[in-house]
Amino acid sequence: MRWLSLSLLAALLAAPAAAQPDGTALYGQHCAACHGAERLGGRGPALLPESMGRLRPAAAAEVIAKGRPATQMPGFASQLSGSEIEALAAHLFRPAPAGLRWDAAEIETSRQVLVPPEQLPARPVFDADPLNLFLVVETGDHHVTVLDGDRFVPIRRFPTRPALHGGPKFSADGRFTYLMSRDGWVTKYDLYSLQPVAEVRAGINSRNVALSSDGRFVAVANYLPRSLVLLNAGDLSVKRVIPAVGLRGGTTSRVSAVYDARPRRSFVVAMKDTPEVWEVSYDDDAPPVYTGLVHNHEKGMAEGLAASAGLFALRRIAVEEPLDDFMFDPAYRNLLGSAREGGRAVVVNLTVGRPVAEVPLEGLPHLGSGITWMEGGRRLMATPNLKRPEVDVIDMADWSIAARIPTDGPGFFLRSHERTPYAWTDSMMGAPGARDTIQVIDKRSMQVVRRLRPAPGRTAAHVEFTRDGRHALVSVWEDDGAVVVYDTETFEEVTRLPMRRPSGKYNVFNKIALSEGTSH
Ligand code: DHE
Repeated sequence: MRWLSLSLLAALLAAPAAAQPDGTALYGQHCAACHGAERLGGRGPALLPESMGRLRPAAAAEVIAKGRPATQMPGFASQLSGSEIEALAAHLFRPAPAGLRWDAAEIETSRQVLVPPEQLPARPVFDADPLNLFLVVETGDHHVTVLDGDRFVPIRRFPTRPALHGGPKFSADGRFTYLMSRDGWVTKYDLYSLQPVAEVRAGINSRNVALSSDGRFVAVANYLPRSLVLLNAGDLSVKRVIPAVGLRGGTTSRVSAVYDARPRRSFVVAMKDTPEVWEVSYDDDAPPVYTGLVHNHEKGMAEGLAASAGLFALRRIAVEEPLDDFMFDPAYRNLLGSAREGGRAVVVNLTVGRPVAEVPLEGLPHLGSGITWMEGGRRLMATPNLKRPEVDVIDMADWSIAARIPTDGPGFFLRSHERTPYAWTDSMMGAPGARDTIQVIDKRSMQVVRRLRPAPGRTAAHVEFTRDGRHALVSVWEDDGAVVVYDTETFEEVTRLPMRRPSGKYNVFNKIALSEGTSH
């Protein structure tokens, strides 16, 4: 017995160490068909560190093992060992392939015009009010539902690219909408004929899109590659790719977001890594803007004073530290940007091109979800706070804090409408037990006056009003969730529609009329 054990031990010691599973090979075998050989995405989403968001390797391993419900992602637990799954998850967090290019040529190659304009009908193919439609983005199974905002019945439900993010943007007449996925796909969809008409991949990992108020251009903010892409809004062809190279020392930056500043005829751009705010004009006759130093991409170095004028003239506004998340006053004279670490917001005056004030805001205000309203002759601006259980209200005349309204937990979204004295917010960033409540704030008394629980124990978030402000649509933000419609005077439930994690709802009229109670 003793002899056998010793010989077994000797054999074990002599055997080569068990080979580590090869993540690259496993990826090629099991994932590449859907997610692309280079992890750039295909039928499934891109699997690069930039695309993973807040997902950590352990959570990625769990998805590989169990799959994702309601999507085409199967679980691999029965085919792969634990260490193989771990190796595969680690492979996904390796940097993007060296030398990856996604420039004008690659963007153009991805572009498809699906329906030429001359084949589009002159009128809507349905009898609902085309300006009171809602788009409901269902991220649970990557679909959009087009909803009749008077009768609350779906008119069409169509599949989208995986992981749409940010608000869809609408043409001024409300006919076309532009949807963007985190993998950089921009889809132009015709709401009259209810079909996609053009599509392009403007980036590998993108943040959001903006549509110029004259309807000519779509701007796309990219993390990967680090660029701002300007497309023709008509056929989505590339107009210009602007690499996000910083003013000082040629550092590059991820582009956090881009916004249309309608009265200025420009796009305002937030940079994640460089202390600059960009303004890109879409006015053909924009006067020259001068920049102290500018990076010459061909020479790979900084050069002296440069001027640009006319269409796409680029103005850079230096700030002390990168400002990420923006909110504007209605005239687009000032923007309020939050510093990355939170604790304060900075007011940048776009007319003079420099910071002019600071607002002490504890926690992390979510300015992108901010709204404004008039009260007692003052324009107030309110923002949810991602880290504190409060809604912060700021007097835009002198940037003082007008109120801190206590809520049930940190929130993500805030919404109102000109025709209601109430603003509705969530606590979806709060403790699990506190995420199921929508709190109704009276804009006059600045207090929570009502609490609604659309589905007890389940996350409630994101509200959008109908065109007339009489109804509010609330998401039950779960894979088997719902959109719940409330009467905004009685707070009674009117109806509920089952939906797959309805992340956002967008009313065509409120968006094109730039309602002060919604995002733009
Ligand atoms: Fe968003 C809008 C940034 C995480 C759902 N989000 C936006 C916008 C920006 C932004 C800049 C405005 C774009 C626009 O409409 O043009 N979001 C960020 C982040 O930096 C953050 C915190 C981290 C990230 O992963 O990017 C982030 N966002 C999320 C989520 O985790 C949410 C809750 C779920 C999801 O789908 O990813 C989420 N973001 C949304 C939604 C909007 C949005 C639904 C549109 C709101 C609207 O009503 O307009």
